[in-house]
Amino acid sequence: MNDLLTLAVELAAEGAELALRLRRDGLEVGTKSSPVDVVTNADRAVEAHIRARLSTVRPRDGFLGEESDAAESESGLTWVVDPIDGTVNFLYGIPEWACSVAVVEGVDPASWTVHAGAVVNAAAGERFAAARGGGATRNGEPIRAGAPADLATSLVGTGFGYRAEVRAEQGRALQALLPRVRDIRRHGAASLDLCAVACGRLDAYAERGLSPWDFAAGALVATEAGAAVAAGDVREGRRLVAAAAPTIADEFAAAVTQIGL
Ligand code: LIP
Repeated sequence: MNDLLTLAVELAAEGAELALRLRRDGLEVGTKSSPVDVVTNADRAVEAHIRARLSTVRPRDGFLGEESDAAESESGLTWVVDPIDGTVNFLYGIPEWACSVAVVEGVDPASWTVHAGAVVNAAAGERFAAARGGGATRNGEPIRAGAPADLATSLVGTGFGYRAEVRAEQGRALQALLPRVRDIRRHGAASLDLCAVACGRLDAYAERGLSPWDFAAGALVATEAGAAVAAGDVREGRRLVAAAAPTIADEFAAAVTQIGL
């Protein structure tokens, strides 16, 4: 387990540093599902680097990444990689993006076992990491989720999709949530939002429509930091991922259901 964690941290750190270097050289920018769903040469280069490293050190493992075709596992383990989570932040130079690397057993994000995960924000100099049953760390130091008194005094994170009609629906849900919490933060990278819950910078986070690579590593970090994490609710093909400090987990889950997020 420790070897898998060590490798996940190495790969995420290498990927984040490569992204930073490529950004300094000037980016080539394209789009995917909509004019605002961007992808850069750095996204593709980082994923290719991590994939090449894994083909050498873990040749029988599977691969599931945002920018390349999936590969089935022969070993039972699969590496789930978002080369640059928070791509819009990366493009705009906002230091809230990360390379996210997780290794999982199983194929369904609702029920797979995440054995290790790393989320590295090179621009901010922060490395979040966790091994199943081994706790969670930020730059090697243990982290724990917070203990807010109630939802009304909790800081809650969320995010929005790339399609305008989806964002309109998410905006309506947010309108219902906003009066019930301390405040809302929309940082722009799910992996870091989950790590924020893990270290008490957010009291809760929920977003519908994430891809497995957005949350695989961050969900383990949050879980190992003592947060309540759920990713099993799928509606019209869009999965809800939620994490909350244990003191407000039930209240937050009820509110998320009531607002129809
Ligand atoms: C991002 C997610 C974020 C979401 C953004 C985007 P990407 O992933 O991490 O939570 O709100 O719309 O999907 O596209 O930067 O890898």
